[in-house]
Amino acid sequence: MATLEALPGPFTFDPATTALLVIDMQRDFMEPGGFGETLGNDVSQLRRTIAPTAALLAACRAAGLTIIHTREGHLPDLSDCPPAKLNRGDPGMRIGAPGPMGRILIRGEYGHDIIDELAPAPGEPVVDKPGKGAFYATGLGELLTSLGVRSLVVTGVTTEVCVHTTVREANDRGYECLVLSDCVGSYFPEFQETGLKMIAAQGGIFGWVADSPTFIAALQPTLQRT
Ligand code: TIU
Repeated sequence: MATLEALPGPFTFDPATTALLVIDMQRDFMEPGGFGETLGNDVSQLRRTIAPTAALLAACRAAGLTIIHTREGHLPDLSDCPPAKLNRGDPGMRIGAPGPMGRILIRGEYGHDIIDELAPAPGEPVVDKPGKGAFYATGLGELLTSLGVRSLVVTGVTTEVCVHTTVREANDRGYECLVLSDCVGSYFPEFQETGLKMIAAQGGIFGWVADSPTFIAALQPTLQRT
């Protein structure tokens, strides 16, 4: 077992039953011309998450931690995209419309894939999801059960949308969730701050919050034993 200082208090985890969940680090959210920008966002706000997440991935790979990536996106025929999600904003820039990185938020397009800096390593599962939460309409729950995972270390974008939705889903399913503050990002600085506070408030109403160097330091004894 390993323990680290977090908010609202110490987070204890067994690396053997813990998975790193990297949420939606896709070009569509991280780079100009993708879904995030079509929604009117300044995508540069998310760039600061890349270097710490790359370091985190390296440490987790060295420790032998289970690593799972997710991608938000839809089938080319949009049959998995409800009208409530599709019919928003300018029709020329909606999900499925052509953009500089391919059709916006469509599986198989260049923009839908994970950024080069954080590319999944061979063997690391990539869960494709049609919603904001990673458990909705995916095999993630079954995958975690089959791997014996009990705790999740969660990173990715965006803090108040897909990270929050997934952490809330995971909390309701009985997982203990640690969110790493420097490895999650929002287009809105105020949502980043408040989103993190919301997780750890009320005694950790749906999780714990720490930064990635603190988590990596807690993994080090594991690394030395192996
Ligand atoms: N718009 C926004 O902040 N986020 C999303 O639409 N998806 C994810 O957070 N991945």
